[in-house]
Amino acid sequence: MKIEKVEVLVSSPDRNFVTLRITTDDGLVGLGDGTLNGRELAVASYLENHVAALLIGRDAHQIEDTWQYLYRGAYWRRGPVTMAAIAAVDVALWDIKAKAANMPLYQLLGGASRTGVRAYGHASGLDVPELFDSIRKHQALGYKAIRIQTGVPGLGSVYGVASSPTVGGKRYDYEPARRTALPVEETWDTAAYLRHVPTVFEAVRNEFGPELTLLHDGHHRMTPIQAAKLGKSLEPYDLFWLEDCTPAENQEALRLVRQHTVTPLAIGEIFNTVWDYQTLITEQLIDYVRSAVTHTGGISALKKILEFAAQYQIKSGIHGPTDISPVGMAAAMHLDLAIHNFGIQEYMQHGDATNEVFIQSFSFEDGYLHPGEQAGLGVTYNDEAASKFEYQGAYLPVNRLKDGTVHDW
Ligand code: GCO
Ligand code: MG
Repeated sequence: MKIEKVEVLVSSPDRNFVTLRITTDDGLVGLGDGTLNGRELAVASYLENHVAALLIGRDAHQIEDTWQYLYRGAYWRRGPVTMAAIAAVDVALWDIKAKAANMPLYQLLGGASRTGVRAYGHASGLDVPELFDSIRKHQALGYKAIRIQTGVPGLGSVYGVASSPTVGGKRYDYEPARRTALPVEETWDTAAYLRHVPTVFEAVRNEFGPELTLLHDGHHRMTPIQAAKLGKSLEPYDLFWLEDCTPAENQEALRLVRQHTVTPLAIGEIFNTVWDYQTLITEQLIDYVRSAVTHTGGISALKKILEFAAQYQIKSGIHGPTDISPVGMAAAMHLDLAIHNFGIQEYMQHGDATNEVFIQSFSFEDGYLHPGEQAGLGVTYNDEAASKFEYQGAYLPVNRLKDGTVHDW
């Protein structure tokens, strides 16, 4: 089964997506997601100019060999652009292999280890009443696990909550890569945040009781000692996890956080290989691996990271905001269903335009996702719909402290 055609598809239904479509000489088609939010065209160019020609004529069944060929063959290893490009190829080949076997992909990954994949959604509000409203809406959709992000008094737009309406009058429906010529700038104050967040969690627990699973994302903004303080102050509210509490390029930083708090820690959405996790996993400094299939070299590589993590009782929490395309989400769901050390899956729902371009077979019922029983990933790409949505440059925001210093966003 030889690879005959490789197409890099860039479209922008609700936001920009980079999709790789591989066709074999016997007519099987596989899709892979290579979307890197705010830097999409770098991956599209990497695939188009440096990968596509290398794939033509290769045996589509040789997934591991192709992965190693692209990773080692480039000489320049790792990095988000390279690993997103490799992920797109890897997932497209898994899609093809599963279609050739006439099975849903999870069957090839070992078969189902559970009946459904527990998912969490994103609730947010500028203030507590607005947040409660958002939590109730998520509960009405079936979510049993909900991430809580809140505005901070004295600050405007912050990560997770926009200060003003965005798309169609609705606040922060999609991750905030804005279609502006320059990135939007936000203002940040960690001390104000650390004072405010525990009061919000107290209010949420009082209103919604002890059983609702709650999560929170610190989005890389704290130093280790600040993160330790937050983890400690959130202990009474029994979080499922505190995510990305520090930037974590320095893995040793998490030792300090861990010494001070029993709030579970999740990290990794900006990591791209197992080497970013080495210390974190072997020293059991985290509880959940947050990588996306799309940014970590695909199913082949993320499965290995998760198997390594499993030996240290660390579970999965695969990244799934709307900047992961439905192809990347489907790949995550097949993996979630198959692995033993599944934790939870992030699931922000895509908009109507995205769902028109990516026709999907997965379901979300009563808080649980299931990838469906179609052969392969279960996603097809609608070229006609995609042609209505041309690429538009978009940037993630830049974050500054009140005195103008650039901070982590
Ligand atoms: C999450 C992430 C996202 C990122 C986004 C950037 O936990 O879902 O933090 O919200 O900000 O993926 O493109
Ligand atoms: Mg995050």
